[in-house]
Amino acid sequence: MFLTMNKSLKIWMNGELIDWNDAKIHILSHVVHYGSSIFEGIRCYETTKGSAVLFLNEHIRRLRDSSKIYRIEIPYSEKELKEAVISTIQSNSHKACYVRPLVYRGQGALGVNPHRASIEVAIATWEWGTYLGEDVLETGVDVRVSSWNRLAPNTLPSWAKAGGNYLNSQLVKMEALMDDYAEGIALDVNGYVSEGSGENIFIVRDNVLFTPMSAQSILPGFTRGAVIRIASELGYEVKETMIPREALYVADEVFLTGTAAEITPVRSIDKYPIGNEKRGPVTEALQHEYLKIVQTGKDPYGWLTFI
Ligand code: PPE
Repeated sequence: MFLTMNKSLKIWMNGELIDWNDAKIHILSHVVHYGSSIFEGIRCYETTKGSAVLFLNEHIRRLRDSSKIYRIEIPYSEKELKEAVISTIQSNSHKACYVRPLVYRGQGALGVNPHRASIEVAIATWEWGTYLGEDVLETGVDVRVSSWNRLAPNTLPSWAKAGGNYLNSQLVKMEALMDDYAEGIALDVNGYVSEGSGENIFIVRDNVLFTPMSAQSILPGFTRGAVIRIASELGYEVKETMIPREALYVADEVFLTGTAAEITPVRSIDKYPIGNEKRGPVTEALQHEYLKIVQTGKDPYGWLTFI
């Protein structure tokens, strides 16, 4: 198989560490047909004090929340899942990596009714650099507003990080890439700014930060939470509020946040230049504080789990 990702040695499946090549599922697994999976995306950083997982407790809790929403009974406790994440990282000898815990409905019977399928749990790790292209943490990315809206409330719950939600993300992403944009920003069904295909979004105007509310079809991200906290510590006002599309175009700064994307500046939207078309000072200050924590391991907030 042609692989453009860095293969690691072992994948944790249902309690056992097995070889990467053996981590397979059956074609009649429920998840393949109906998108019935929930997952997380976690980063482990190499800090000067050793390797540490960022927001491990929070990610496992969100996996629990997703499982509750979809009535999936995970056969492992949160403690067991955290230990499994750590042992998967260790067994692959990673210093830094991305971690993908995945819970999915497996074999049993097909048909929409999910309760007849088994519940399977896997944890994979791989080494993942910058998410939206090289050097973008400094230069910023060009994005567009998507013609696709984010999930409407009361259709697919956006607080659950479920596999099926990412069909919408794929439409947003493919449309953006086709026109040479790095990412698409989706509006919610009411036409207000929601989020990127795999990131939350912030705008800065007159030194005030604005980000969509958690009820606006977003995944309430931990990087978003970290930015809100760091910005407050740095003395910036942060408003979680509805953002009209045009506020994007006239913002002083715009940036995207996510585990994979970290804090990525946006330099243009729909070909409108944002600020000076490079990383702005507020974005830089926030990036600096965020990266300082994961690089030095000095963690005033208790976000890191050293392994
Ligand atoms: N919104 C969406 C839709 C999303 O997928 C992510 C994470 C976020 C917001 C930010 O959440 P957080 O990571 O807790 O700050 N996207 C993950 C998956 C990316 C992928 O391509 O897969 C990620 O960043 O790990």
